[in-house]
Amino acid sequence: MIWEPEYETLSREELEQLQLERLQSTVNRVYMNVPFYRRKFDELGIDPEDIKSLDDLKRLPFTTKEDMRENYPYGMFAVPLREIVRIHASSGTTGMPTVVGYTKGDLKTWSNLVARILAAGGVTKDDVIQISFGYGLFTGGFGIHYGAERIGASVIPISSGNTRRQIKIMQDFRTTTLVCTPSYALVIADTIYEMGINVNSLSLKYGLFGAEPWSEAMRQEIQEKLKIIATDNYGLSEVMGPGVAGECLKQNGLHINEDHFLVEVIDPETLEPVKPGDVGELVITTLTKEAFPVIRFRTRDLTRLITEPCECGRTFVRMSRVMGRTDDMLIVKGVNVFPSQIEAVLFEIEGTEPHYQIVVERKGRLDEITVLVEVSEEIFFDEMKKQQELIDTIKKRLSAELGISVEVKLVEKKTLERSEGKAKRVIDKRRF
Ligand code: DLL
Repeated sequence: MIWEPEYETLSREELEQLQLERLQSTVNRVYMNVPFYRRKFDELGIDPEDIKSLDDLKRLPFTTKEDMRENYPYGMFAVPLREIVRIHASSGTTGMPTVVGYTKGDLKTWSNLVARILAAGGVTKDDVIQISFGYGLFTGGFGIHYGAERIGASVIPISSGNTRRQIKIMQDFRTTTLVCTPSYALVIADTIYEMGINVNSLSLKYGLFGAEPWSEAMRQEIQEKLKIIATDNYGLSEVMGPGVAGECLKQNGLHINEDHFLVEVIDPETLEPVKPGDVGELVITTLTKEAFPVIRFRTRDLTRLITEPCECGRTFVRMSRVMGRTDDMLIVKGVNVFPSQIEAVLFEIEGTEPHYQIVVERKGRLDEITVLVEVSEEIFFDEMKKQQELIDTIKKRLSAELGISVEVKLVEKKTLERSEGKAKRVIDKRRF
């Protein structure tokens, strides 16, 4: 079902007209109300009146996470605090968190946009939706929550963690839709099997997963284990939270809510747009945010845009699944390595479990990368020769994919830390 067909199926021409009007009003608003933007525009000699076409977007300055940190906590807000009714913050794994605010109007927009994503992933008012994202400063729990209520689904705000209880509730409350990170979905799936529960006895139909990168192979695994249709959805706190983009049941890229977000894909080095359809860094300008508008926010997320029409009827452009973050990219022995490449290889090799960790160390003057891979019990306790064969296969396949040699260590099932939220895949022990 299309939640807002009047917007989601707009013709390109109508959409661009709407985007331009909204862009002009956003640019005016930030210039008037956010000293940070006024200073930046003045430095570049930009007058809000100069924005006469969507093409003029590229004259505007980029905004980065560092800019937001420097304006901690409320410096980037475009309305006084008394207009703010909700505050969230990003995880802040690398220093100061970024703080984002929402007006009443923003919350209304947000729930509508999340409703679009949920509807695209199959959810209707007849569904029982278990929200296993953390509730709190993280935007995942509350963000999905209000969108699901907006649709009229029956919402179970269970939050993340306590996996066995999640499963008990799933059985008893007849959950039809699971919402969490893909890595937590796998933990839940494995626990269902460990508890000896027949997955066919559950009522699950759909899973909407996001908040971290995952591969197509991981989707297949989740779908098979949970007997559901799994879709990907994308968002980030600096821009809103979940609700920025999501897949429809065609499972072929994530429709971006383009009437609210203007996107560009740039080369992170030159900052110039990439060729249409090429991979680059996603840059987002919000078009309707009141409390926390952002101009050309550099997401650090790598993706490409898909402009071919989608069979579902939505006309919004799609983004491919996020391939990784520019700041997750490891440079090992001078070669660029993305965790997603390693994940894709592991998923293809028989005997490995979908749990892995990448450790990077500097030995002497050389970087060394070790991939810890969980393997099934049979293999872990199998003869040395068989284990060595598996290690050799993984090494060979990884080296071919990455173009550098890697070390591989097999570890027993359940050795690597399980995540109830975003999985930590890389441990970089190098000191720069
Ligand atoms: O993760 C918002 C969200 C919540 C999205 C629930 C979807 C579902 P942050 O904590 O600010 O916000 O983290 C944002 O997570 O820049 C990406 O690097 C990554 N990310 C989010 N969704 C996806 C996805 C939320 N579907 C950062 N695939 C983003 C890959 C994703 N990465």
